[in-house]
Amino acid sequence: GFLVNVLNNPIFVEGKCSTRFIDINPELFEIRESKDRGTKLLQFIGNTVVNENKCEDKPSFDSIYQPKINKDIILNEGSRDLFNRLGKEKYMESIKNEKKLLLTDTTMRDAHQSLLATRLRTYDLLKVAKPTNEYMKDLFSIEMWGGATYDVAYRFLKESPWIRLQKLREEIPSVLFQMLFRASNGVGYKNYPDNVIEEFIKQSAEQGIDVFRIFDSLNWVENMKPSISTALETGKIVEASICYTGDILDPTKNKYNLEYYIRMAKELEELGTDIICVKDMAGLLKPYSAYTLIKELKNNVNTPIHLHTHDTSGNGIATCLMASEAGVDIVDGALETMAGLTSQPSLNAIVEALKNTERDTQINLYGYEEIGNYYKDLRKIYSRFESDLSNPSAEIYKYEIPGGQYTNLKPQADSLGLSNKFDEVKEKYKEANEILGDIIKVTPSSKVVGDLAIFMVKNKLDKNNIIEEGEKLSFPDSVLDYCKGMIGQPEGGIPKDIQRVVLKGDTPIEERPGKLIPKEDFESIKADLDKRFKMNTNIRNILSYTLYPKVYEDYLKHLQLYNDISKLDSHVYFYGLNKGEECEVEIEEGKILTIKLVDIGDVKENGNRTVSFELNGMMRDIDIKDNN
Ligand code: 3PY
Ligand code: ZN
Repeated sequence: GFLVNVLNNPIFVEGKCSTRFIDINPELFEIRESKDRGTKLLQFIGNTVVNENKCEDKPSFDSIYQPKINKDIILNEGSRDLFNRLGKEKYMESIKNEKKLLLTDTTMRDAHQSLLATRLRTYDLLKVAKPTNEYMKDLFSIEMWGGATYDVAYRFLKESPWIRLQKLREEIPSVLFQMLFRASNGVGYKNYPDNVIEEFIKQSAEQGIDVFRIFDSLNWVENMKPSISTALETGKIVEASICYTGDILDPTKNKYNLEYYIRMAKELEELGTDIICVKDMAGLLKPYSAYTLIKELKNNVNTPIHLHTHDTSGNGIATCLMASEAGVDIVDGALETMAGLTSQPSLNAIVEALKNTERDTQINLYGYEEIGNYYKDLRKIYSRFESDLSNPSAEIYKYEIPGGQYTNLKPQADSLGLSNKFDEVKEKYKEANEILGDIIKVTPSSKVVGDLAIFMVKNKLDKNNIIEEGEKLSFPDSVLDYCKGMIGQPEGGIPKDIQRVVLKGDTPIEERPGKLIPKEDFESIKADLDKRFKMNTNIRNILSYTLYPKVYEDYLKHLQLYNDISKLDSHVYFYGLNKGEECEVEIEEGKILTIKLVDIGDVKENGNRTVSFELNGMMRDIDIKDNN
């Protein structure tokens, strides 16, 4: 019945079917009336109650603070309004001439990626979008997309990252939107064909990204070129990044020294980047090193500099202030209720620290506090994703583990039965880094090092026996890819002995992988998806499939099974309902379903439980398989 329904769908028939049709009408997967949509929601909630929350009582959550809008303090013009009014050239000029320290807020991307395993749902971001637009006009940008958000949206939240971008863009028109892009690794973990990277950037620009922060996980500039040139062609702001590792003030660490960073900055400037980002993904840039680094970069390049750091050690604010002192143009912070530890340093604290100084940000914190209160309450619903890291950790300087990975590595070790071996895993991480050639560690190269570390713990390997013992072992795929040259070339090359043992006779490449990987055939992917999922695939659907075939297919299957669950409150999405609890779901504008959980039956002989609901006051029994 699908095709008939599509053809009868008024939007389709009128020929107004834009490319956004599928994006914003996921119900295309199930056209029948709301009765069926209701059933599917009951099935989703029933399954969450039985299989996710295991029929236990869910925690109780207080209502979430709603920010007040105080019209008196709202500015007329935000950074995006200014960018649009001045045009890129004049806008960039205005940044160069700015005395104030400019700020980017990362709450919607890196902060929750680092603190809450990237789990914030679009539903919750949209609830705070209007105040965000009003109160954050004095920021340079809001980082709200890219990095792990793309993968996690499909994989764990069962929602489309493109819809997140579209909807937030509608609600937040005044402030520049920034995304993190892993150059040829796109928003994934491996190098993709050039046409995928190019199309992805074009689509992102079209759908609302204004600032592209582009980095390569090995700082291999060659691998950044296609992304940088494509992003420049879109007319948006390009922020090519230097990933920071080591310590420029430590004379014993001389691989990644001041000359190295200056050379790279000059190369990026040469490529025409609008901004240079110093991307300190692991929070390794110490305050005095930051001062020297920024000062020297300022002496050697003309391009504005944007600093990104993490507060893992507790030195984050000091690093930002020293960078400010040395003349950095923009720094990243997160709202204080989402800041600190593996997240960014507190934006509120940076603003306060600079008050009445030359670099006073002129930011009125009232609105930021209002929005911060929202996240403070919201965070409780996501508490199950909090890491157990409760204090700053200066040992990060020793291990060089990026913010997101640091909180991920422990559960990863736990799940492999290495729960009491986390200290050993960290030590092995350091050793694995040396074995692989002392490389930049950030997604995906950090995964290579992490995978090798865990592999070494499991197989009792160390740097003295890995070459000999390794002959008999097959290494993790990520390590294989790295040694083959498939994520690029690290500074100083891949050490030959480990490369030989891992590749076992396979020949490595030294060219840019994108030159060798065949182009993706978008048309045949479209034909395949259209057929198998009875959909009218658009280019963004195709890109998602290309980047994450299995994850994207599972997402489509979830849509077929449960329909669109993006309108559920997050406590219902994650925990379901308690007996007697009721929730409302607005399945489309003005159309509200009321769902009440009445009872959960015992497990029957066939392994199912009957879960009884009231849907708009009518009793409905749903059979749910108990997988426990
Ligand atoms: C990402 O690639 O997701 C990162 O945050 C890297 O720092
Ligand atoms: Zn980061």
